[in-house]
Amino acid sequence: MKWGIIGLPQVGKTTLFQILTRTLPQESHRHGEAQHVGVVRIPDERLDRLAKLIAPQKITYATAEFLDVAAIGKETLKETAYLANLRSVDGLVHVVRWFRNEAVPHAPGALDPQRDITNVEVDLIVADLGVAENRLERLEKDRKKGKSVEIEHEQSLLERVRQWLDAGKPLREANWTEQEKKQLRGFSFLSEKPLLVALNVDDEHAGKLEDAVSTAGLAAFQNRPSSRVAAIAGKLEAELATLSDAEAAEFLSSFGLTELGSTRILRASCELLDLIVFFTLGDKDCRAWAIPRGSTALQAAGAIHSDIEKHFIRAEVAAGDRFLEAGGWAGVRAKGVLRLEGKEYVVQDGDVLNIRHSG
Ligand SMILES: Nc1nc2c(ncn2[C@@H]2O[C@H](COP(=O)(O)OP(=O)(O)OP(=O)(O)O)[C@@H](O)[C@H]2O)c(=O)[nH]1
Ligand SMILES: [Mg+2]
Repeated sequence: MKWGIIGLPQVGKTTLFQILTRTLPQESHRHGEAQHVGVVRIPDERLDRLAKLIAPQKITYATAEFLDVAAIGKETLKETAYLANLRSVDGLVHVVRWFRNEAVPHAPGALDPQRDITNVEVDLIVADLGVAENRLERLEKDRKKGKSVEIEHEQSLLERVRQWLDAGKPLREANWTEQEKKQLRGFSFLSEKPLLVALNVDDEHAGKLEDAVSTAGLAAFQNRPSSRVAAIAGKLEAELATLSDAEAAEFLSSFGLTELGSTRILRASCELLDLIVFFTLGDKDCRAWAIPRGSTALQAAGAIHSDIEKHFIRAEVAAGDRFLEAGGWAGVRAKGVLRLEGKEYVVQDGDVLNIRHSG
């Protein structure tokens, strides 16, 4: 899963990137540089517990990729490279400023998270409108050369896209059928991507992050489709970069924080993309894999390796909890906890899978 960190200038985008990647400011990029990519490990207590039973040589966590891009604006949204970067991601994290800092200018003026969210949303919508209109023009030319059912289908879909955007609404809030979603995917519309708003608050609000969301007037935002808000105390949490997890937790609790900012952001991002996790538990490597909810055993095999998907025979499956209770592979086999499932089995969150394959 890949996320793009967007937002107005000087709101804490790079600070969030540092929180997630646990890098120091000087290691990550300087202000205004084009982009920076970081791979972030998704903490997983279930994997930790399961791996204890196996004592593997290595534990591999699922990861998420974050892209720290330049500040968003009407100009940047015209740059091909900038757009290509944003189009490549699965979701957008919009960092919204809600911290006071005289030394750091905030171009739009007074702090107003709702206004900033709306303005950035409008920029995304305008960029998408451009794409839809260009395509509609092309289709109209094609249609004049020779009518076809496909052209007319696409025209009518994009006409609805245009109307929706014209009304100032992001595409993620429209009710597309699965078929339509598939057709729209090729356009990589920005306003269709799931949106996680990261509200960047002052240190003094660090102990009341949940309240901050409603005080900033963003509670209603939580109920929008494919949208979510999580608060971060940017400056404070970025200072933890050099600490161990345990030290960081102690430092955080002294400010009334119960959880790392990165944990909150990662959890929200997994929820937004509706990902579940399954585990493979080998002596060499115990590993967590994130896949879309509803994936089959065959698709899970494909996530591991295309060869395993190709030569899939059966999946041995045990719910993670049952695996823990049974105390490991020998236990699940002896107690009959391990089930044999076929290609069509829908993988459940927390499943332990052992995929049998030929070749
Ligand atoms: N007081 C306070 N300052 C913050 C907070 N988050 C970021 N800052 C400061 O705001 C400035 C900008 O932060 P960055 O993370 O570089 O912001 P950015 O959005 O990446 O900025 P550009 O890439 O230049 O658009 C830095 O001086 C940060 O220290 C915060 O939560 N509280
Ligand atoms: Mg930056």
